[in-house]
Amino acid sequence: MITLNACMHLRETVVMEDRPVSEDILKRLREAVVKYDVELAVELSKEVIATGFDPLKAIEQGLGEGLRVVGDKFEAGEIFLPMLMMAAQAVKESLVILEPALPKGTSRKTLGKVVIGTVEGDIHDIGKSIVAAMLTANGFEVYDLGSDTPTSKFVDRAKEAKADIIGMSALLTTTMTKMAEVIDALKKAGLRGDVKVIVGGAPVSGAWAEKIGADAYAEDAIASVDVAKKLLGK
Ligand code: B1M
Repeated sequence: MITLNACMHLRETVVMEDRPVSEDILKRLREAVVKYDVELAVELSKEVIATGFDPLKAIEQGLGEGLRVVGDKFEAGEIFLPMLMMAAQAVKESLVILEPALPKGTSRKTLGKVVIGTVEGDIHDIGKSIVAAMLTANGFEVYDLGSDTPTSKFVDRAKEAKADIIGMSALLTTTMTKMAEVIDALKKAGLRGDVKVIVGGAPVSGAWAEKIGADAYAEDAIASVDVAKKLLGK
């Protein structure tokens, strides 16, 4: 009897014989984002699922890379904000399809509670949402506060949820300082001893994490799972 899994394998192999599916699909995903083609990005994301291709790779090396190209063009003044927004929309709609297929951890027990959000003044939420999805998929209980999160909301939610970790994301150099503000507010609320702080986002670094007194910096969504586990001794 051929199982569904076997069928998927068979299909992937056949497709791979026709053309190198991995490189091809990543390239096509990148191009769809670079051309702000929402419909094509969604179609290709469905293809990723149908061929059993790694969804995380599709997100990071396909969609994410495309966004980086778009960001560089924006910075160079080659494209304008509406195009940047369309490219982001292509990624967001694709994530709806790809995120549920992210690999799940084996543990059914909650590894810890994480309150996560993008800091105040910053509306970038794509990277933060991928980190939240990876943490959830790997056994953490995640409270996602969204983007443009006021400092007081991080503190209040951490208190209510008895969070083990606060995760903060920032994509703008001008909003990174809000991370330090949240850490100060946690200290003032007497919570700093109970909660670990992880920071991340394109302009953030290990040196920045150290400077503001965070417990850790995570470079990407996969690293955030390892870092969170390590901080909680799991
Ligand atoms: Co904006 N934007 N944007 N933007 N945008 C950047 C960040 C920019 C670098 C573009 C550029 O000029 N090259 C630039 C910032 C410059 C700077 O500060 N140095 C910029 C700017 C200037 C702006 C506006 C000010 C533009 C304007 O209005 N004139 C404006 C800001 C508004 C605001 O926030 N107040 C703005 C708006 C937007 C859009 C709305 C159009 C859209 C966001 C849509 C959305 O998120 N819902 C957008 C986008 C899409 C980008 C770029 C192109 C892509 C960001 C992204 O989603 N990357 C970006 C250029 C770039 O990054 N190269 C840019 C993909 C994502 C998967 O990666 O977010 O890095 P990333 O997340 C990674 C890691 O960083 C890490 O893991 C993720 C997955 O691997 N990570 C964490 C992230 N958070 C983490 C948390 C962790 C751990 C790891 O622990 C808690």
